[in-house]
Amino acid sequence: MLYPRSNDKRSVLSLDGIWSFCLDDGSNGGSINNDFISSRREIISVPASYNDQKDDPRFREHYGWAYYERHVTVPAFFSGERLVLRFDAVTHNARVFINGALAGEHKGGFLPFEIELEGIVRAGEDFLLQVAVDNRVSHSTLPVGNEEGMAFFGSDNAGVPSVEAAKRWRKKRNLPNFDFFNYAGINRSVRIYTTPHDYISDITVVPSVNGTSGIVDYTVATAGEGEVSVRILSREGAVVAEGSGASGRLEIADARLWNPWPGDPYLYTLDVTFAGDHYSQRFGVRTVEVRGHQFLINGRPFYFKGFGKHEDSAVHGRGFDLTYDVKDMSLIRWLSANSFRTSHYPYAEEMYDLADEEGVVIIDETPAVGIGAGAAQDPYRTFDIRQHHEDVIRDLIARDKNHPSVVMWSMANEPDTEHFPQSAKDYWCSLYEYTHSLDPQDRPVTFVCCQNNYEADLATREMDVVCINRYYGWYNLSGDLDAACYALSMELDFWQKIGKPLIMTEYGADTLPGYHLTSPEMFSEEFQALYYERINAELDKRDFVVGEHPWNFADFNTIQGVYRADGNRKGLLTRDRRPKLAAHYFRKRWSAIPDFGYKKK
Ligand code: BDP
Repeated sequence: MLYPRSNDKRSVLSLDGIWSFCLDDGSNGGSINNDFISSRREIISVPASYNDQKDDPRFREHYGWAYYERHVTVPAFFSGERLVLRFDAVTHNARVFINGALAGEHKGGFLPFEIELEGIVRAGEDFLLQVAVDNRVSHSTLPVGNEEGMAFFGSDNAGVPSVEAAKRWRKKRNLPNFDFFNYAGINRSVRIYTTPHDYISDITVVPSVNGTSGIVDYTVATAGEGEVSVRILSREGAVVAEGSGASGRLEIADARLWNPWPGDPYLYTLDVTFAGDHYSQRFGVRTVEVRGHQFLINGRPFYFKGFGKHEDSAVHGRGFDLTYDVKDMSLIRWLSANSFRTSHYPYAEEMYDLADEEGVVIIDETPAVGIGAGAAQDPYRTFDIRQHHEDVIRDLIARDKNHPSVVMWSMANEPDTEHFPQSAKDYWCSLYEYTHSLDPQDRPVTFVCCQNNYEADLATREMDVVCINRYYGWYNLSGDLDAACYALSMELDFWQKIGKPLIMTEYGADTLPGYHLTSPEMFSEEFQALYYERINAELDKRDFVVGEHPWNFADFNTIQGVYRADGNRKGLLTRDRRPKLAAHYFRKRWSAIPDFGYKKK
């Protein structure tokens, strides 16, 4: 799917700004009731989550549908063009109404969807745009929500009679099976864009390297009549290769490869024309491969230094915020990091563009977090999730396939792999094959494994890279770093025998900024720094460990509960991006660790 860009043949109209908004009270079920909406209308900013824009607790606690609306005038000079309405992300489910009629629906809160406006809207005219948004999570959504009555993250005191009785008085609410606040709404930008009626619908670029040449296999999907012409432009704008036809192979002599920063993240552009249409697709020439214990980028063994992140900031919630994205890129460099995982959902497309540009490596994750965790029955047989999971993987790859920064797909975070090991293996191995079959660049595929009985788990070992989240010293063996290191070391002995590269995709300790101790105990800045020093020493002893991603880049908001005071505090940085002691520790450590060749064998 192409990102909407304006150029000599295409225009983009932003619909971001102030919209009207109201929360449902459960009576409208996602259908438009104009009397209901007009009697409750409030202002709301788009893009952003609605939850923290208002100070009435109903917004934060809302469960169910909410309604957005605005009037749109389509410029008269769009006349004669194809018009497309594009939502970058509406969380979690959306129904779009134009002049009161349903024009489109979408399931899933983190990927874009489009609605063709042909025959619905005309250039030069005004229309009413209304969007119904549902924030409910369940066993058939990604991320997963629990059904009432099950254990969940903000845990109730199960089994106490008066607590069970009190639950009957409780109003309906989301019970997320994940540890980040269930921010909802029109979280990313909304636009109308134009193309000619004969148009370029998709571009796929598959780079490879032959000696000093870059080989570029391309495919251009089109609608209508016309001839495809392609040129490859250098970053400086020179034509370095050209050709014609809807697919083909081009060669760039003496190609400059895309390498992670502080190497050279060099980008080329595939400039495509078709009939009266034109689109420029950036790409990088780089290769990715798992060989033995190593993760190779451009044939050299890469070491992942970075974190799991979140799209999370005060007031905006999970709303798109380009300024925070730029700041985070700056902090990634400040820390001498080179990578991050889009935990636990696909991020805004602009972030991947920044990563391409800045030379930051991405592990691109679907929103499949919490599949089966805590389930009494086999989740792989009882939850209706497989089809949606496939749809999300397909759409994620369609969106992100051309980014050189994306080097691996993560199908999920922390599914249950321990209690129903054979079912889990069947599910994850078949989804692994499916993911590989869809990616034109055939990048490595994995999912991120929960702290569990790793001997019982049959699925994690089948992935291209073993990715583990481990909290020895925090949730287990709390505060005892000697025992934590011993337990981790035992576990690493196990994985070493599997013969695959391993990334520690999460490890961490909640830390209150400003809480200092001479004797490092849990929650202090000294404990967090010491915890990382000790665990990293274990990782350093193992050549098959090819990456360290502390959890998390920054503190983030989550559901209230006994484990969380003002959110999850495991950030190296505070939520407003100030460094804790551990950030300074990693900055020093990572500036001494090269991107390539850190592990010797
Ligand atoms: C891991 C989850 C992550 C949580 C983290 C934690 O993958 O989403 O935020 O634990 O507890 O299990 O901090």
